[in-house]
Amino acid sequence: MSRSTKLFETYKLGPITLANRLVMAPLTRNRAVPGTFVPGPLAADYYAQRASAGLLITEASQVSQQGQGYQDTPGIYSKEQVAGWRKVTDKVHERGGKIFIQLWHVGRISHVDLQANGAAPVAPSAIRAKGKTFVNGGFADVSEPRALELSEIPGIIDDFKRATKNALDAGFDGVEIHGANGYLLEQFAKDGANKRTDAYGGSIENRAKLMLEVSKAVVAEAGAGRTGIRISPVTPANDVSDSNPQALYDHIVDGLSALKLVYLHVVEGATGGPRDIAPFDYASLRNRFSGAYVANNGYDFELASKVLEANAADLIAFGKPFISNPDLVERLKQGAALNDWDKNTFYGGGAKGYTDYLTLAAEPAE
Ligand code: 8OZ
Repeated sequence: MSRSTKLFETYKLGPITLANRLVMAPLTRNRAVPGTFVPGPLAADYYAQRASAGLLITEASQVSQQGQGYQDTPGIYSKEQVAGWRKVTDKVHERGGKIFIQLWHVGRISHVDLQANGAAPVAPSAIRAKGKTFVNGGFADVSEPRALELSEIPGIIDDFKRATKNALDAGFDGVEIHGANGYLLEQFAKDGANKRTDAYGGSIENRAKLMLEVSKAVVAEAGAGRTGIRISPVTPANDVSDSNPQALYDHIVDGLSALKLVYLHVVEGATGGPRDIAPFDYASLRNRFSGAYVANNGYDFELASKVLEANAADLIAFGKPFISNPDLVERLKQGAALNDWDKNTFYGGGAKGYTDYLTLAAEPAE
């Protein structure tokens, strides 16, 4: 039996047509090749197994060495990395899938051992986050950051621009800017982490500037129809907070809408946690934005179908269910049971918990 909801209808996203409204959310897996940060040998299989999603978004991928904050996350700044990602996009496309890469700069959520010459990670302000990263095989407090000089900001924008060019060279259908979860662009946007007194600090306009300038540069390279962004207005992830997130994000989304980005991907509530952590009017963002609204965080089949039918979103991103169910689309269509995920194999390791989850077709008969 096949369940029929809007979730399984096609969707025209800019120049591409998605087979359904399910998006595989970006998921950090820490399986890149140590030292070169090229996607690991199983990455192409992992993404291709999940190619029946309407759109795949890759794990966050650093735009520069400085932008890395965890052990063995992939990059998209070197030639070898581009060649590694090409294997992934080719295999996904062979299976009829569509794939965007998530472009990432962690800012202060990093460790000196991941930075060139043991340098301090960079941030809007020299305020250390309360939090840990995974480095040298274990968890460690993030390092004390240094505030970026005003003169360094064009270089950050250039890193995103170059990464976008690399992503297109690697065969991606588009890019997603990581503007969420307490990393660099959100650190600039939110006043808990940004105490600057120059053109990038203070007012909402000034704090939103870097996210919008990066977006403009990425759009100039990829085209607006191939540029999305992910935001998380009220998440406490990675120790960020803002005194007035509604006003901040209404302003940011007005700016993104003017740039005609193809989608706005919103983590509603606390990333990976409660959806109702703080009051926030997500409909205000949807109504302001000219492109597609991608809703994320804690969705299941019922909620996803309901929200799409109510036209409160265009696409729904699922995270952890896609880790353990390569054929999530088929399972939801049939109303079949879902595999549970194993948290112990989320970050790092090999095939176990990565490419060995079974599809319905491969499950042994009862
Ligand atoms: C889990 C572990 C490390 C990084 C995010 C890129 O939260 C991440 C991430 C998630 O956006």
